[in-house]
Amino acid sequence: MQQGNFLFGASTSAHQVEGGNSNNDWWEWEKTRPKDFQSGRAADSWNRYREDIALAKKLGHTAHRLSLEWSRIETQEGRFNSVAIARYREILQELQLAGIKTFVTLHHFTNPIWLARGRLPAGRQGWESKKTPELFARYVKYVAQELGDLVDFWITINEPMVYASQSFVRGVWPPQKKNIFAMVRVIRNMARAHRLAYKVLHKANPRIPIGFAKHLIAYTPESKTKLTDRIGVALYDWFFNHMFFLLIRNKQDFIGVNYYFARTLRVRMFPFSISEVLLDVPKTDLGWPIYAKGLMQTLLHMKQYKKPIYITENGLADAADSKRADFIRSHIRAIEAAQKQGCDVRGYLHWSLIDNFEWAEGFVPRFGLIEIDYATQKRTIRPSAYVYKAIIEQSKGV
Ligand code: IFM
Repeated sequence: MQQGNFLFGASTSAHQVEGGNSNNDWWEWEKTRPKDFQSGRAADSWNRYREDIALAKKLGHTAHRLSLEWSRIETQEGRFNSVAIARYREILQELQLAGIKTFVTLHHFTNPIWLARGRLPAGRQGWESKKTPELFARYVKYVAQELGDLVDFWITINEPMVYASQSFVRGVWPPQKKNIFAMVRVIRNMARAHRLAYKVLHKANPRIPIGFAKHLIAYTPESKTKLTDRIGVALYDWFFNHMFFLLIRNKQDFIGVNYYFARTLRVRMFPFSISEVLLDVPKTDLGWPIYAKGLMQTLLHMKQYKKPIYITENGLADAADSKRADFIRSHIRAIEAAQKQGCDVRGYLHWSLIDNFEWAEGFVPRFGLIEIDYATQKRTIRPSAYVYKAIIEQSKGV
């Protein structure tokens, strides 16, 4: 790594690891699904956070990303819960004591029930309502006052384009809509929410850098010489990877990159179709192609925004832990290659520290550096986590 102070660590999100988040829209929706697809106690990190942080420290991590659960903090509209805030203070203090820098996400897919179900102006609910950005900014203001002294980096919203497409176009996440106009409303409102939060957070403490976490896909054409394939790639890349950056009008102090895979596109004109061609490379347990070069490609594309970059997520479902070590090595090499071409990458956070509730896929996919036995909540460090530890030590010259 080029910088001696490059940050290394891992990420989690509240609903995926805390357990017992019964006041949000996901919990409501999960109740309609089979047991394996209900978050329930998850990894019980709400109670076992000390153990998790001690493990992160043992593994040499110098940074950690977690999210705050809005529905725990603002239990009903305008009613803030000091007990939940006190617990988040304890968690952040524990990280600080361990010498671990904190990346704190304010929205990671879940919404308080009052927001998701309530009738906001124009009869719209949740992120479809024009009122939601202001409600979000009010929650952010409260959190900044209560927790700001323990935060090193703010992340306003996790993967807005993923949330908008899964929940409002593909209809596979709550509220399960399939309506392109709803998606447009959600994206617009999330961009405004980010801009408002940026203002609020900067006012509270101008020294804490603020960004959002962008899921980036490395789009590639099936044939580099086919103009139609290349036009398809340019359009997808603009819409999915870049549009949100334009909507937030560069109100960001760093870029948070979540990178998982590449997508190879084939475009046919008569009749018109765009399809995905599966790359002939190893796949994760979820069938996602492992393609480290794509990380370098996306990082180079981010250079145009002229901000420091942190990899806020990168990882794979790999229950056997047979691919994770190579995955980490190759993706870190891709970061080094991007740095050599002038990319200002300053940190890498692996997804995830521990196994977690993988949304609509439930508990089967195993993303953790640390394995969770959900019956006993026992934590077991996977061998790849030690490989990652050695990389961290090497980069520090330990
Ligand atoms: O688990 C998710 C996370 O919540 C958001 N980014 C992708 C991860 C793996 O699917």
